[in-house]
Amino acid sequence: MMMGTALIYDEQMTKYKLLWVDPACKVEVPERLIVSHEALVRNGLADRCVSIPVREATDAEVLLVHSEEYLEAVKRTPYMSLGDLMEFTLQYGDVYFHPNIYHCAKLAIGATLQLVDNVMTGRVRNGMALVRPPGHHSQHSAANGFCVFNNVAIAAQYAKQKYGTKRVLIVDWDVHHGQGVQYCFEDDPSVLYFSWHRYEHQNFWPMLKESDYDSVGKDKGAGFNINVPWNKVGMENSDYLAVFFHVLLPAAYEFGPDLVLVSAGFDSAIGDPEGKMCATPDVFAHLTHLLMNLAGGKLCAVLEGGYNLTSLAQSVCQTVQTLLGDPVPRPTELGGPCESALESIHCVRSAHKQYWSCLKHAADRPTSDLSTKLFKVAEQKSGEERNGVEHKEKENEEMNTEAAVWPEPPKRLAPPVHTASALPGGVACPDGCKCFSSSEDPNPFVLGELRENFFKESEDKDALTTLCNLSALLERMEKNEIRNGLVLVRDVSMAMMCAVQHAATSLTNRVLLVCVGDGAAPTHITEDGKTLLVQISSKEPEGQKSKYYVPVCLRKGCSDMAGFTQAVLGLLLPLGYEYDPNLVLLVRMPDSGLCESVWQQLTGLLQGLAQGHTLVLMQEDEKASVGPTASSLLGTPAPSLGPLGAPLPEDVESLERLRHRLQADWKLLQTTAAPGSGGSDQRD
Ligand code: Q9C
Ligand code: ZN
Repeated sequence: MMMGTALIYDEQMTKYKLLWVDPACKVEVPERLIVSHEALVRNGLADRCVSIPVREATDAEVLLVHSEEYLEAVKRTPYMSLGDLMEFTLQYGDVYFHPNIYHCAKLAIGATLQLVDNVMTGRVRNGMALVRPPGHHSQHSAANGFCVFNNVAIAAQYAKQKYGTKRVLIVDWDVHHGQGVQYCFEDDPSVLYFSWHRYEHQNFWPMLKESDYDSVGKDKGAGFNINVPWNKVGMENSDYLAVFFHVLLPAAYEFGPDLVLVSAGFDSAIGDPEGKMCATPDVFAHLTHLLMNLAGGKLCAVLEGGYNLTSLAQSVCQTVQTLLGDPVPRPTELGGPCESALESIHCVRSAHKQYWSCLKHAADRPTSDLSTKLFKVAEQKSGEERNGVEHKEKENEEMNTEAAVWPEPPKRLAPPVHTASALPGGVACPDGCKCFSSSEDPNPFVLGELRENFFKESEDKDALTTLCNLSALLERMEKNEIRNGLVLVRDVSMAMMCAVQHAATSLTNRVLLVCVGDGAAPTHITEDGKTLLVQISSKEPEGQKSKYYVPVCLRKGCSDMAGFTQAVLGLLLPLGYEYDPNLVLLVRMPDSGLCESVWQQLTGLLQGLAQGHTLVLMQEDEKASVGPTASSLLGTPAPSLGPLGAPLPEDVESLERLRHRLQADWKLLQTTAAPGSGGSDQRD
């Protein structure tokens, strides 16, 4: 039932290194792999993974992406003298060769393909391959940027060929643009390539104009290449998450991949000398988690860059621990995205609006921005000409990067009980759940309170017992003895009130209350900020609107998959992340019209909040949903929704309007830079 996480690593891939002096290549060292693996072992993560041996790729596999001439040339490198190797290296950019690198490059592909095989055949659910050399810069006939063969591009072709995979999503969160991957799939609509990268208006390596947001793919592949250029260094967790919420995830869900490959470079993390970004290692837990419910959970992460050994090892651990299903840490340091990030997000969304229904109503780029793009290049240049000034700043940045300090990510302890359920008589407790009953310790005080609040007139013994169970379950969740739970009740509205009141009188200081479907929600409880209520329904909201009451109205309620998914990704998740609750209360109203797979997606995605503390409330008669819901709470990936159609235009529009209205209060909902700011930035 519980499928494992693969870890593919072989020490052999540490057996090559730079043999001469080259400042551009000095950061790519064997220790990168050693420290990453050691950290996985030290944290007990390696042991929990399914260890899979590497193998050498065959020529045919290399040729899935590369030319015969290039392969033959690389084949000769093991026999070259140092002088010959140096000369061979010179024809390529920012890469080095070593007598053993060809062997390692074949192992790196082989490791990646082993991972794909094990995931595609269902032997494991997901996994990570720790490889050297990396791959995403290498091209049809060229090595580049420490890369010899394009591991991930080969993996995508391999999956299509061997398993008939129809749609592959490649998420490249390395801080450099994987131009090799882009070139490979530019005109291929079956591979959606997403990359964010340090760009600085084309002033950062590899300094290509085709790394900008307006390279969207060609011919049939138009729209299937998504570039997010970072035009400033110092991007933080909220910048990364905003791009996921407002660019990548909507497109990825619309695309509906049957396999997700991650070009997992960690030079996008804090402390990295190449990236100079400020996202902390725990952000990779969230990035990973947010991708884990796509493609039925089939996710293969493959190491690319990452040159600060501390930050790299921590980030690798965060990624693997998330793949294993441990509770995701609370998101840290979430302000809003910075102006420069918003400018990039705005540009990408606008460049892609003609290709993706989810972006159809994205704001157009002001025409003045077209000239901003050119102007910025000029600006940067003139900065360099003011001799010395720019240079000094660069030196300072360098020092700051090396001095960067950040707390070690906290331990992620899984509670002894993963999922508890309190179900009415006659409903079997699903496999893997702990059947919860508080009868052992009835708390007379709680009992009295409940009776007072909910049963003044009548005396319904069954209902009272259920509410007692509910309270006891919440208490155990607060103590971190139970991660999440599922309760079936006769009256969801009453149970919801009871749970909210319980939380309000306990240590829990923030509850995210998500109501799905029509039915009265307790809008009055949102005054004090201790509850954020998001209701997705077909009813026009009535009553007050406040920062903490967000009614999302969809024309056909929850029955339109595409519209609902968009509301979850672009609205609910960013709100939830910024609010950072310590409990998520997920309530399914009767007759919500929501289909099971979408519900499972929602349940799965919400596990990224409150360290996985989600309590699900459903109506007693929804017995058929108990199994699927429990399975999602237990960490089983939701089934793929497949490619999504277009949401109703009026829904997309109303969601955009709502996002607009809430932006002043919730920065993570922003997708455009403040008008008139001219892209100025607080991090300059
Ligand atoms: N300081 C990977 O991360 N050198 N490759 C840039 C600017 C090339 C990075 C020089 C960086 C290649 C896989
Ligand atoms: Zn990189």
